[in-house]
Amino acid sequence: MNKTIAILNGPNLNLLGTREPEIYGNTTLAEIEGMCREAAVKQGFNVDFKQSNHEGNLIDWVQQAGREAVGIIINAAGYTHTSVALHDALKAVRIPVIEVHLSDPKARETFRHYSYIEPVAKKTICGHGAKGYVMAIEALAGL
Ligand code: CA2
Repeated sequence: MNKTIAILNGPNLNLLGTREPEIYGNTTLAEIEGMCREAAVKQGFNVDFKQSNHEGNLIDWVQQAGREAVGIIINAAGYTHTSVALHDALKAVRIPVIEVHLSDPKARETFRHYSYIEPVAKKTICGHGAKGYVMAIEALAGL
Protein backbone atom coordinates (compact mmCIF):
# COMPACT_ATOMS: atom_id res chain seq x y z
CA MET A 1 0.00 0.00 0.00
CA ASN A 2 1.25 3.49 -0.89
CA LYS A 3 1.67 5.55 2.26
CA THR A 4 3.31 8.71 0.98
CA ILE A 5 2.69 12.11 2.53
CA ALA A 6 3.38 15.04 0.19
CA ILE A 7 4.94 17.94 2.10
CA LEU A 8 4.80 21.05 -0.07
CA ASN A 9 6.58 24.31 0.65
CA GLY A 10 6.00 27.63 -1.05
CA PRO A 11 8.04 30.67 -2.01
CA ASN A 12 11.13 31.81 -0.11
CA LEU A 13 11.08 28.89 2.33
CA ASN A 14 14.38 27.81 0.71
CA LEU A 15 15.86 30.82 2.57
CA LEU A 16 15.04 29.45 6.02
CA GLY A 17 17.93 29.58 8.46
CA THR A 18 19.66 32.38 6.57
CA ARG A 19 17.48 35.44 7.35
CA GLU A 20 14.71 36.58 9.73
CA PRO A 21 15.53 33.94 12.41
CA GLU A 22 13.55 36.01 14.95
CA ILE A 23 10.38 35.18 12.96
CA TYR A 24 11.12 31.81 11.35
CA GLY A 25 13.82 30.31 13.59
CA ASN A 26 17.28 28.97 12.71
CA THR A 27 16.27 25.62 11.26
CA THR A 28 16.95 25.21 7.54
CA LEU A 29 14.43 23.63 5.16
CA ALA A 30 16.81 20.65 4.72
CA GLU A 31 16.77 20.16 8.50
CA ILE A 32 12.96 20.36 8.53
CA GLU A 33 12.91 17.70 5.79
CA GLY A 34 15.08 15.46 7.99
CA MET A 35 12.75 15.99 10.98
CA CYS A 36 9.76 15.12 8.77
CA ARG A 37 11.35 11.92 7.44
CA GLU A 38 12.16 10.78 10.99
CA ALA A 39 8.63 11.52 12.26
CA ALA A 40 6.98 9.94 9.21
CA VAL A 41 8.97 6.69 9.45
CA LYS A 42 7.77 6.30 13.06
CA GLN A 43 4.19 6.50 11.78
CA GLY A 44 4.85 4.15 8.83
CA PHE A 45 4.79 6.84 6.11
CA ASN A 46 7.11 7.89 3.30
CA VAL A 47 7.68 11.57 2.62
CA ASP A 48 7.76 13.43 -0.68
CA PHE A 49 9.19 16.80 0.44
CA LYS A 50 9.28 19.65 -2.09
CA GLN A 51 9.72 23.43 -2.29
CA SER A 52 9.01 25.83 -5.11
CA ASN A 53 8.93 29.57 -5.62
CA HIS A 54 6.38 29.07 -8.44
CA GLU A 55 2.62 28.81 -7.92
CA GLY A 56 2.09 26.51 -10.94
CA ASN A 57 4.60 23.96 -9.61
CA LEU A 58 2.77 23.85 -6.29
CA ILE A 59 -0.55 23.32 -8.10
CA ASP A 60 0.94 20.51 -10.24
CA TRP A 61 2.28 18.85 -7.07
CA VAL A 62 -1.10 19.13 -5.30
CA GLN A 63 -2.74 17.39 -8.28
CA GLN A 64 0.01 14.72 -8.34
CA ALA A 65 -0.41 14.15 -4.58
CA GLY A 66 -4.14 13.76 -5.13
CA ARG A 67 -3.35 10.78 -7.39
CA GLU A 68 -0.39 9.28 -5.52
CA ALA A 69 -0.31 10.29 -1.84
CA VAL A 70 -2.42 9.63 1.25
CA GLY A 71 -2.25 13.20 2.57
CA ILE A 72 -0.83 16.68 1.95
CA ILE A 73 0.97 18.96 4.39
CA ILE A 74 1.38 22.41 2.92
CA ASN A 75 3.13 25.60 3.96
CA ALA A 76 2.07 27.76 1.03
CA ALA A 77 4.10 30.69 2.47
CA GLY A 78 3.12 33.96 0.74
CA TYR A 79 0.65 32.16 -1.57
CA THR A 80 -1.40 31.35 1.55
CA HIS A 81 -2.73 34.88 1.46
CA THR A 82 -3.20 35.30 -2.30
CA SER A 83 -3.84 32.06 -4.17
CA VAL A 84 -7.38 31.18 -5.20
CA ALA A 85 -5.77 28.73 -7.66
CA LEU A 86 -4.05 26.81 -4.86
CA HIS A 87 -7.31 26.83 -2.88
CA ASP A 88 -9.12 25.34 -5.89
CA ALA A 89 -6.44 22.66 -6.41
CA LEU A 90 -6.53 21.61 -2.74
CA LYS A 91 -10.33 21.58 -2.75
CA ALA A 92 -10.30 19.18 -5.71
CA VAL A 93 -8.22 16.47 -4.00
CA ARG A 94 -9.90 13.73 -1.96
CA ILE A 95 -7.04 13.23 0.51
CA PRO A 96 -6.72 15.21 3.79
CA VAL A 97 -4.81 18.49 3.78
CA ILE A 98 -3.03 19.97 6.81
CA GLU A 99 -1.88 23.59 6.66
CA VAL A 100 1.30 24.49 8.51
CA HIS A 101 3.08 27.77 9.25
CA LEU A 102 6.25 28.39 11.21
CA SER A 103 5.00 31.73 12.55
CA ASP A 104 1.46 32.69 13.50
CA PRO A 105 0.32 34.79 10.52
CA LYS A 106 -2.78 36.00 12.39
CA ALA A 107 -0.53 37.66 14.98
CA ARG A 108 1.35 39.57 12.25
CA GLU A 109 0.44 42.15 9.56
CA THR A 110 -3.25 42.29 8.58
CA PHE A 111 -2.44 41.14 5.01
CA ARG A 112 -1.43 37.78 6.52
CA HIS A 113 -4.67 37.31 8.48
CA TYR A 114 -6.66 35.62 5.71
CA SER A 115 -5.65 32.16 4.48
CA TYR A 116 -7.01 30.72 1.23
CA ILE A 117 -5.71 27.34 2.45
CA GLU A 118 -7.50 27.21 5.80
CA PRO A 119 -11.04 26.60 4.41
CA VAL A 120 -9.82 23.51 2.51
CA ALA A 121 -7.60 22.13 5.29
CA LYS A 122 -8.65 19.63 7.96
CA LYS A 123 -6.39 21.44 10.41
CA THR A 124 -4.08 24.47 10.59
CA ILE A 125 -0.95 24.36 12.75
CA CYS A 126 0.88 27.66 13.19
CA GLY A 127 3.30 29.37 15.54
CA HIS A 128 5.22 26.22 16.56
CA GLY A 129 8.23 26.73 14.26
CA ALA A 130 9.78 23.66 12.61
CA LYS A 131 8.08 21.40 15.20
CA GLY A 132 4.77 22.30 13.53
CA TYR A 133 5.68 20.06 10.58
CA VAL A 134 6.12 17.09 12.94
CA MET A 135 2.81 17.97 14.60
CA ALA A 136 1.19 18.00 11.15
CA ILE A 137 2.52 14.48 10.39
CA GLU A 138 1.14 13.26 13.73
CA ALA A 139 -2.19 14.92 12.98
CA LEU A 140 -2.36 13.24 9.54
CA ALA A 141 -1.50 9.87 11.07
CA GLY A 142 -4.39 10.32 13.49
CA LEU A 143 -6.94 10.92 10.74
O1 CA2 B 1 5.09 31.37 9.00
C1 CA2 B 1 5.10 30.79 7.91
O2 CA2 B 1 5.45 29.63 7.78
C2 CA2 B 1 4.72 31.57 6.64
O3 CA2 B 1 4.04 30.67 5.77
C3 CA2 B 1 6.03 32.04 6.03
C4 CA2 B 1 5.83 32.92 4.80
C5 CA2 B 1 4.86 34.05 5.10
O4 CA2 B 1 4.59 34.78 3.90
C6 CA2 B 1 3.55 33.55 5.68
O5 CA2 B 1 2.74 34.66 6.00
C7 CA2 B 1 3.80 32.74 6.94
C8 CA2 B 1 7.15 33.53 4.34
C9 CA2 B 1 8.23 32.54 4.04
C10 CA2 B 1 9.49 33.29 3.79
O6 CA2 B 1 10.54 32.64 4.48
C11 CA2 B 1 11.69 33.33 4.66
C12 CA2 B 1 12.65 32.69 5.40
C13 CA2 B 1 13.86 33.29 5.63
C14 CA2 B 1 14.12 34.54 5.10
C15 CA2 B 1 13.16 35.17 4.35
C16 CA2 B 1 11.95 34.58 4.12
